[in-house]
Amino acid sequence: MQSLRRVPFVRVLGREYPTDRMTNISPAIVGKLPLKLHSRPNHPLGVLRSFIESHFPSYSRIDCLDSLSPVVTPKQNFDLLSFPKDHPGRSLTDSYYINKELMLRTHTSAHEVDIFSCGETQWLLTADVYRRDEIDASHYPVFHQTEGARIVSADSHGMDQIRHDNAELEQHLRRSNIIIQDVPHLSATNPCQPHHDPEHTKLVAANLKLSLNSLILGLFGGRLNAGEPLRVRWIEATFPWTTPSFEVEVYFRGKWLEILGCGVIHQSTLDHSNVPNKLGWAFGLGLERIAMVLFSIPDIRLFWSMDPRFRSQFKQGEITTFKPYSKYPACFKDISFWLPGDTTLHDNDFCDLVRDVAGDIVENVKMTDTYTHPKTNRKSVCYRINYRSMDRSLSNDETNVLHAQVASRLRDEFGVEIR
Ligand code: FA5
Ligand code: MG
Repeated sequence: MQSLRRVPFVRVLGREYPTDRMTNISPAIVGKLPLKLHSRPNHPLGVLRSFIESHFPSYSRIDCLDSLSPVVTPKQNFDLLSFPKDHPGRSLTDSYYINKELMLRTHTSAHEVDIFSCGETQWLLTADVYRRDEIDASHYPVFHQTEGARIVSADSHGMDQIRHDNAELEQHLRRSNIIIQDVPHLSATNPCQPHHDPEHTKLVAANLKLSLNSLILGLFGGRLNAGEPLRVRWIEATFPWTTPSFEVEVYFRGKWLEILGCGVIHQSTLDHSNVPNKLGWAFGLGLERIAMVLFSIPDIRLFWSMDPRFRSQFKQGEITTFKPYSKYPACFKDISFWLPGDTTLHDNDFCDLVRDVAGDIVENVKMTDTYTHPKTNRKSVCYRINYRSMDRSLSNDETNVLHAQVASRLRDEFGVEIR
């Protein structure tokens, strides 16, 4: 954010980094980096992570490689995964940059090449990821992903291994109450990679689907009404470093929920990892979305709450239903302002500023109006900020102070004129 761009150095996880014109990381985000919710045993994210890990007992858990800091290079996050140079994910409005050379990872895939390069062939990594985003009950600029991957040798030996595992997984799933809406392993729009044998790719894609269907069954299967089948839907997708690629949705409590992306890893990514003779798959799964559904957690900010009424409800090894406690009253405040002539203010810039001032006290932010003056062509916008603490009652005075800070920082950092 602007305020940090103006200081010469920013301190992140105990290290100092020089800032430059790319710096857009905010103090609110810097404060989240040490928290590691996914490593807390009695936190719903920790409970879910352990559940996933116990489903893949023979996979390495990657959690202490030195190179796995959330501070990564754009090369790790994008280039080694073949993201095009003009991919929107690279932009300052979507990602947090410390400076032009370093950023916060936007997904756990940023470490695929590091991990394969260490010789790991089947592994799981759970970590915090960072994306600039709007503010509401299901969006937060920090969330958590579990990445999983498996590679085998791209020869008859590797394929025999896969065939054997597929037969076992198929048998397990055949006995279960699951309805899978599938798509073909390969299609004209989701093709085999040029140098791969289509039969091998199909075996690997089948192994990917079977492994994930079985995980999803483990996570959701026992939590449906008696007799109700689990419904899972596979959809064709695109990711720059996998082909074919898929997304998976689960039908739970009346809604389709997108929970993960996955695919057969590109040859170029395996070449970058010095394992050119392997073939395999990777997936990346969003923990908050799944945890919100499994534990009935209604607001994504609750994961960050220190309130013992939240924290004391969860225990390692148990997926339990969250019992909501009474909500404190909300306080809506509007702010309208004129933008200076040539400036644009991205929604994410506004949300980051509000979050920096008010932290988790902001429940959501909505743009409620825009207006262009017919004579001067000046543009005015109005946002409505909903302030509400999850942990205590806010006084009107306290909210007014926060709101005044939002106004004054908007003036200082974006040159707006408050109406
Ligand atoms: C990825 O991040 C890819 N790295 C996934 C992947 C890994 C593909 C390996 C291929 C191979 P995506 O941006 O769709 O993809 O995010 C993956 C999952 O993270 C989503 O399915 C969703 O469950 C979760 N997710 C994405 N954005 C958010 C968000 N803003 N808030 C909460 N969860 C999110
Ligand atoms: Mg997606």
